[in-house]
Amino acid sequence: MKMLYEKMLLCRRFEEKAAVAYGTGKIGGFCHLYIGQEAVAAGALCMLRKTDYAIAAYREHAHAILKGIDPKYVMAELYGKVTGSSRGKGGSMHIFDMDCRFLGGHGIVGGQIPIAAGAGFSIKYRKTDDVVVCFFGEGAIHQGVFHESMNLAALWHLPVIFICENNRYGMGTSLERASSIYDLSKKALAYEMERGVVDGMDAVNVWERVSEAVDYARHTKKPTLLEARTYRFRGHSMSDPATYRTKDELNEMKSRDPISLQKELLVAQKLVDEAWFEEVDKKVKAEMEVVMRFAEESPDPDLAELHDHVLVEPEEQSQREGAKSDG
Ligand SMILES: Cc1ncc(C[n+]2csc(CCOP(=O)(O)OP(=O)(O)O)c2C)c(N)n1
Repeated sequence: MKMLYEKMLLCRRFEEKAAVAYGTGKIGGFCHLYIGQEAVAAGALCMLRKTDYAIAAYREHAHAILKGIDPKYVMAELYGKVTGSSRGKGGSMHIFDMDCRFLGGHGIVGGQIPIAAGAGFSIKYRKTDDVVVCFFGEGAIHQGVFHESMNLAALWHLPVIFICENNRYGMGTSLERASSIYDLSKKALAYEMERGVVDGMDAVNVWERVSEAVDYARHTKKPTLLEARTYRFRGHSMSDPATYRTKDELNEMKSRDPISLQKELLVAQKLVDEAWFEEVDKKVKAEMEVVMRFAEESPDPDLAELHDHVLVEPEEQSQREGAKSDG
């Protein structure tokens, strides 16, 4: 429980720093902040093994960090530096790290969902008991690939946990204007798949329900669709003033800030005292100083490598496969 608080705080401070760096022109391109939704990634990723896979959309800084990529490599990627997790070529929307089994960072809405099904197929084919956790927004649920992937995952028994992060808006379009149903987990019924709804502002609730789905996937190889009801406190991207929603709505949701809720829980259960929160605050601040210094001081990629690392080179692929069969 303490760990969930620390992880969420790290992601929040990371993105606050990213927002400032974006405002001063140090980060370019698109940048979508996850502030307000941290309980979903923290609750869903903390029980995974290193060998499990995670994949997400373009609002993925927290997912990448919580799947194990060092925050300094994520920030360097946002800065477009060669030390970034995608060597500065991906930017905010395309964080990737095969060693951490974080499969991206996808800008095409819903594009990651069939890839997650494919990763699930590969796990089954290789006869391991790893799982895939796939995150997407409620906007992606109306894409054809969502339904194609649900069908194959249920039909072929693929160990994938599909997590729909319903933050109520796809850019400026509310769920009510885009969906004929409110309970999105019901989409699983069409495929006779396990399903559930979780409070996406409550990291413990997410952790409990996702843990069940992960165990179920490991033991039966079957998928689950979970809907996490959450909210983003900032606009869709850095250029969105979010005028399509009221201040009252925003304030109401901010009163359920996942980090404050976790703090209240820790205090109510007398698990920590005020000194502990101060300690964590200091620790996260110190880590962020290291992260920002690393991103600022890292070099830009050399123009000569513009065409490198875009596709996996055949030698690199065979080296990976050799390393796997060696051990
Ligand atoms: C296939 C496709 N269609 C449209 C877009 C433009 N677009 C980018 S983000 C977005 C909204 C998606 O909302 P949601 O899936 O709910 O995710 P959220 O931004 O709320 O995290 C749209 C329509 C896109 N990137 N890809």
